[in-house]
Amino acid sequence: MKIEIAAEPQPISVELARTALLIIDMQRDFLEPGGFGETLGNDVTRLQAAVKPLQAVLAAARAAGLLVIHTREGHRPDLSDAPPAKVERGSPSLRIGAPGPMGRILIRGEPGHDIVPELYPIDGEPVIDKPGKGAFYQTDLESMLKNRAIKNLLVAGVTTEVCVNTTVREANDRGYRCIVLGDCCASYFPEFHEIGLKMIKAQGGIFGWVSDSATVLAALRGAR
Ligand code: TIU
Repeated sequence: MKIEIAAEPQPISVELARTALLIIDMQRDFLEPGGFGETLGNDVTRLQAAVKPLQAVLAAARAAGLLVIHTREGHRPDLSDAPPAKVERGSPSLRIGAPGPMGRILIRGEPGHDIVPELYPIDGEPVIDKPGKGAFYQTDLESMLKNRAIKNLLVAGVTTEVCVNTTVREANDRGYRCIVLGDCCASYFPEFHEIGLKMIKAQGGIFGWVSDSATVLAALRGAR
């Protein structure tokens, strides 16, 4: 079944069976105090804005039988997959791998690395562990999408200008249509959130489309 989603720069029609919801890095390390995001000097409460709208979209996507894929940014406990340029940069309060209140910062298997309880994956929803900003880099996301003949991605998560934008650009180069749900994304910098969405939809949708949770919920409701 096809649904039409109102979006900028123009509406887009997608086949539901060829569409997945891709949720980027909704991890405690980015959204909760004491994690990676806070060690970088950020106000992590800003990211909370995306949780409720995304919860509603996640429930509707599950009800509609859409493939839901979650990603998590993080590294192996021995840091062998963490580029020194990433680990050593800046002057964070705690570096990647250092022990923090939610376990070692940005390390797989630690409490802080896991997805926030409100958006926790259920059985059957793949979780992609990625070492970089983009969800395609050094992961099996592309083969997963190909095996399910997915062509369109509803993209949500954090942060808008970092991992969401990087993933959308990677997806765009690989031929996927990305529809970014603006209110289901968030940034530590409100101005980067706004501009990050504008960069996607400018120039006739140079990287993709931008829509929002209410629009997608209405479109999915119409499909039932
Ligand atoms: N710092 C920041 O804005 N983001 C990241 O480091 N990773 C993601 O966006 N997931």
